[in-house]
Amino acid sequence: MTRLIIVSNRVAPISEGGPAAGGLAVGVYDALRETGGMWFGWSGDIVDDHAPPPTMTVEPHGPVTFATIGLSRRDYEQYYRGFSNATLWPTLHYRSDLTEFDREEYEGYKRVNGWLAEQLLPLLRPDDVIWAHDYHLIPFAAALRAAGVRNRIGFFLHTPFPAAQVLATIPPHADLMRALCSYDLVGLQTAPDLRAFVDYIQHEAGGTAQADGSIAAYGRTLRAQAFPIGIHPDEVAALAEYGSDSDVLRTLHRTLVDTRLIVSVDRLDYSKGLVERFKAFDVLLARFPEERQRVSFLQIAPPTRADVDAYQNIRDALESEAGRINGRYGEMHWTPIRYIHRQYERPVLASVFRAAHVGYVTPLRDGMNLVAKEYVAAQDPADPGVLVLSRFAGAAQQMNGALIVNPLDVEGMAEALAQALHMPLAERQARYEDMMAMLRRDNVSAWRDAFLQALNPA
Ligand code: ADQ
Repeated sequence: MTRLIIVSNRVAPISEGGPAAGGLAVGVYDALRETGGMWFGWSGDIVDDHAPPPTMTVEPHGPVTFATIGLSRRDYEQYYRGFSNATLWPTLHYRSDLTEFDREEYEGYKRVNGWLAEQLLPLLRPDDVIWAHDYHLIPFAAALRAAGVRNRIGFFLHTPFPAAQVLATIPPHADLMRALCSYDLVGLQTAPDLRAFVDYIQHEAGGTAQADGSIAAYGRTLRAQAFPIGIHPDEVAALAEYGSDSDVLRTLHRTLVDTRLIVSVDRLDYSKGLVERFKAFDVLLARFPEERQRVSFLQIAPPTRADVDAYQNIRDALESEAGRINGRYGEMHWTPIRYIHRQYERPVLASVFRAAHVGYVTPLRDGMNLVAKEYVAAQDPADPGVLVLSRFAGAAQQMNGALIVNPLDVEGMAEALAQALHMPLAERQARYEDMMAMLRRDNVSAWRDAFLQALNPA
């Protein structure tokens, strides 16, 4: 029997009800608990540079064995905070203006990938199938191959794959892409991401691509294909119903008498379009004064990567925008924007989605965006809410029942919010049913099975 080995930068801390915030952790955990296997990666611990080197912890939890290891301070700074989050993340999200590049950090990124591969080696069996996740691990397969590993190794990119000219702004882009092509299978979220990948291969790397997904580049052959990540929609629906019977939700409902709720949930990240979204809510209140005091916007945004400057800047910008809007329109009994930094348990979050008349998901760029899918799955079929969705989220490729917006068009977003708040029941139901059928078909198990089938055909 082949065993599945998942490798990701961070192995999610497992609490009851699944891992904490973060789309990769949620998706991967849902995929792995059904097949069983091993999940290998960083524990989240940072070890002092002068302390003895970190050692691995291997712990079974039901069907999943967690193999985790700490990082030294220098490795964390160069590989994680530096090249992964200050170079790759902004570039992959088309934010070359925020991209920093430091050659030593890139060397550290490659060094840590090599070191992680070395740590995994003694745990590997010859027929294991290895599935690495996300941009932190682009050189991981090349490092395993250099150590003589012959197993099938696949890679899934959770973020967008940018246009070739954008990727080329990273000085070592060719080195990175050569390393990426050491994988046997490269999975991307959507057809536009796949097109961008193929365009790079053909026009920057001098490689070739066939219609069936086979790629020849850098002296190797591999496959590339789009696999849109999904969720377990019926489980989210059950969580939403269960969570609705909680004190948090009862209290929330008490604050919403005669008020309709618009909800947004994101990691606090500049790719998520929060400032533009706040501005569009301002335009809604300015242009449709009859909505004042009848609508409340709840933004839940747990901070991440606080040690990267761009994240502190977005946090400051949002605090001032929320304060400005609340100061301008608020009344003693009504706060237009409720802006919260907390993490919530999955049932609470799902029941908040269910309580909301509008799911407001407007990233400037997003690989997929699971919140859009969770929002729809959590709705009450008898009285579903409406999803307002950015065309630049991967989810927009699949979710035809959403009101699709351009997140830079604040007037257009305000109009979509007004339309969503007043949409008749029959139209809401038709849109909901259309999206639920897709969510059930293209669920997270289908995503995993399609990827593994392409990586290791039976
Ligand atoms: P993320 O950028 O983290 O994921 P997303 O797909 O929306 O974005 O996933 C966030 C997940 O964290 C959701 O499951 C959500 O419910 C949860 N979450 C968010 N805020 C929370 C809070 N306050 N409390 C508890 N849970 C919270 C990356 C890519 C995405 C891609 C996913 C999966 O950036 O584009 O969809 O991986 O591939």
